[in-house]
Amino acid sequence: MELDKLTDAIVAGNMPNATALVNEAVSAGVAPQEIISTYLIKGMEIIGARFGAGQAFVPNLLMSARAMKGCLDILKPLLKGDTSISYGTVVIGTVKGDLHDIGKNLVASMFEGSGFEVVNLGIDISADRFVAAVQEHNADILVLSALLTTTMGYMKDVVAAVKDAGLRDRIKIMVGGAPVNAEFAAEVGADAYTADANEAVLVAKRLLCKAS
Ligand code: B1M
Repeated sequence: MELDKLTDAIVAGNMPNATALVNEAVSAGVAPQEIISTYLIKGMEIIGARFGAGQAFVPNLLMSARAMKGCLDILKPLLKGDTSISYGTVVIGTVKGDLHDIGKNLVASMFEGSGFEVVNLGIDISADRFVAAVQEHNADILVLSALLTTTMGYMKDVVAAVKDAGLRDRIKIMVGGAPVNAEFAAEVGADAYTADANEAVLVAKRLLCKAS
């Protein structure tokens, strides 16, 4: 199979082609994780770079995002692992002002597939909503995602709100998203930064001392 065509379909925002190629790849036995990390994410990187260079525009991003989501809808159930184990409860969301959710949903799916209970709050989430969800679900881990340099700073407000609510000692806070790094995570007072969805699950287990 020429899986590079899948990357091209994501770049072109061609959902019918992209989903057909994903179905073919799955039938041919290509691992879902490989389809995502090698071919789908590459497509989003290419369209993002074109957008950054003024060679693509918001409608192109939206079409690529739609194609990517269609593919992830097919792959998400295949990421499921042993659901008889529960490692803990994760509350996850994209911070206030930020509407990007593809990467955050991928992180959420990996957590679900690895045996965590996941409360996915969605996008544009205020500090108050994060705190309320942590309380309501008695969460073990709070995961914050941001894709914009203009919204990543809000993570500090969320950490402060968790502290103000008296919850900081009983919850681990993890941050991620393209502009975020380990130094920034330390600066905002988070417990950990991870670069991608796989690493997020590994680090979460380590933080809860449940590494297998
Ligand atoms: Co936007 N956008 N966007 N966008 N967009 C970026 C982020 C950008 C880098 C593009 C560019 O200029 N090259 C740029 C940000 C520049 C900056 O801040 N430095 C940008 C911009 C400028 C904007 C707008 C301002 C554009 C405009 O309107 N003028 C606007 C902002 C809207 C808003 O949020 N308020 C905007 C809008 C959009 C769309 C709505 C059109 C669409 C989002 C659709 C959606 O998500 N439903 C969109 C898209 C698609 C992108 C790009 C092209 C792709 C993002 C993506 O889905 N990547 C992006 C360029 C790029 O990233 N190359 C871009 C694939 C995804 C799998 O990766 O989300 O990085 P990612 O997730 C990764 C990791 O980051 C990590 O795991 C995932 C992979 O395993 N991760 C975590 C994510 N969260 C984590 C949390 C963790 C751990 C890991 O916690 C522990």
